[in-house]
Amino acid sequence: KAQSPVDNIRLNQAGFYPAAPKMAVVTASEDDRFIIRKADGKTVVFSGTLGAVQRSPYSGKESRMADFSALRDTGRFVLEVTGAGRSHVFSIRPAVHDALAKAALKGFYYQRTLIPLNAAYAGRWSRAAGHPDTAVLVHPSAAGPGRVAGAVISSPGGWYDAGDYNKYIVNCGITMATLLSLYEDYPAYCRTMGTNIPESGNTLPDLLDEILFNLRWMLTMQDPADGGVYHKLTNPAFDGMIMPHEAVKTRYVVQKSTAAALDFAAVMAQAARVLKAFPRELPGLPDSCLKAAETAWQWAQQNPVVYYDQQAINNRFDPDISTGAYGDRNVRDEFMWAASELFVTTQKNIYQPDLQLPMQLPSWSQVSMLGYYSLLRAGHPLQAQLEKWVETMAAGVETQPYHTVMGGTARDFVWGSSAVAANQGIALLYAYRFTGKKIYLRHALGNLDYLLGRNATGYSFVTGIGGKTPMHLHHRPSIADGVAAPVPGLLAGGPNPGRQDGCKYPSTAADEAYVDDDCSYASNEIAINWNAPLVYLAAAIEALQEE
Ligand code: 9MR
Repeated sequence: KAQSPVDNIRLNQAGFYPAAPKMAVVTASEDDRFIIRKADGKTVVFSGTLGAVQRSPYSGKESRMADFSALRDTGRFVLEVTGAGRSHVFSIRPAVHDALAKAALKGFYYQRTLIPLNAAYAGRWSRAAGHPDTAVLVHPSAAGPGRVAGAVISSPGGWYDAGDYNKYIVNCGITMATLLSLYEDYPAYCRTMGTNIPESGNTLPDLLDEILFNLRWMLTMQDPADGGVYHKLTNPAFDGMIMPHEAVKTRYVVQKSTAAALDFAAVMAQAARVLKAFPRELPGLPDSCLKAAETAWQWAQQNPVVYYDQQAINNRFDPDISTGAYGDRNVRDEFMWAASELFVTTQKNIYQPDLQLPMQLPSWSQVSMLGYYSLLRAGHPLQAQLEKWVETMAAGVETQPYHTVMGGTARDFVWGSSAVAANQGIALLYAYRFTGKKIYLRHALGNLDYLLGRNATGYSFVTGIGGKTPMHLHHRPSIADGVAAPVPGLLAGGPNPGRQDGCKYPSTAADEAYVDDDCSYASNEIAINWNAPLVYLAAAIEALQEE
């Protein structure tokens, strides 16, 4: 299918701050000039010359940059190039990403298990409650001294992980850390983030109420008999494309794992420190979190190599489990992260973290950087190491056709590549904060531009934000609810040349291997560990605009 002219101009479809850089990538043109008009009239407010032709290292396609950073007028505009067409309508104004930050946080509310999503909060996407999880079976792989196989436990609450309806402790690790860190790093802005959720009337910031909804579930995943933490709470197999309340199959807690214990310990240690600021609203909770963290840590000390291996579980036990594995066979970074959080919270020397680990982009399975972020925040002198790492990440950004740190190497385009872009943005923001160098803030904003449309697909990957956004997410409620528009504020996985779902993609090039089809769980699913860094990036960038 021929691309519509609007696809030839790729830019942040939400818009730009008046004083910030503004760029669009033009992929076809008969002209060297571009103009910018007011969206609601003919007035031309800016004209400029396109940059030199550049070539995508992945698809070989040519493009040219339109830089209109000098335009500082506020309003709604379009960019036009002869032979290419006109862009999506975009805004230039202060606080241009405030709506995005709030929508992305609200995305977590839409992922809630247990409660009905009432129209007062959920609008068109209101739905019945799903998955009470008050009678969950202990899978034989999870049996222990305190709980026999088949025992019934209650483990309610928390968010659905992604487009599926299961709850996974490991993936809650990085997700919760990212949201808790946002609050630790930018508390004043976070207090302004109202998301219209059932708890909005209480005295806690909505961000913390949302975090608590999942934190309280996580606490139920610890076996009080030994401090170990179940790896996940799941159906044996993925559900069909049905609404949450229709998905009523038996659920299990499955095997304790070292990674789950350590990710849990890290989250609980960080939560203990954050929630201490609210003794009136949350009496006792920080102490419970810290105790949970320390007992999970002790379990991991005694069980340091219990990896989650679904095949091995299925060889020994019934029923077979075929849902997400989040298996990780290297937990050195999980030890380092949990130690870091426990160390920062308690100051106890027994938790001295291993600072030999290299700095690496965080993901659900690579969490040492989460420890480094907390150590940096607590004043540990790691700035030089951080800057060196971020410099490597940003090398060559000017020669990259889209001028984004994202896409600097083919390795960026993994399953959930949108989260790579967002997590690079967060790293750049820490570098900005600890060096004061504005170039890092600009690069972070460049990665947000990538997510909202300045990329080789021409999509804004956030539902409901921009002129061309995913309409056919691999997300069960969005598919089954009968509402044409998908649930808003959710971040699609993004280009993934691995294409593990076997769906038909328009391109196999690394930066283009994305398809807006609900078949595509490898490029068009959503997940809490992808939305969380989007919330962080959008909110932090908003907070920093005010400085
Ligand atoms: O995000 C996960 C990705 O890194 C893995 O390669 C992939 C396959 O194991 O699984 C992804 O996580 C999925 C999880 O297993 C189940 N819920 C949906 C998640 C997002 O696709």
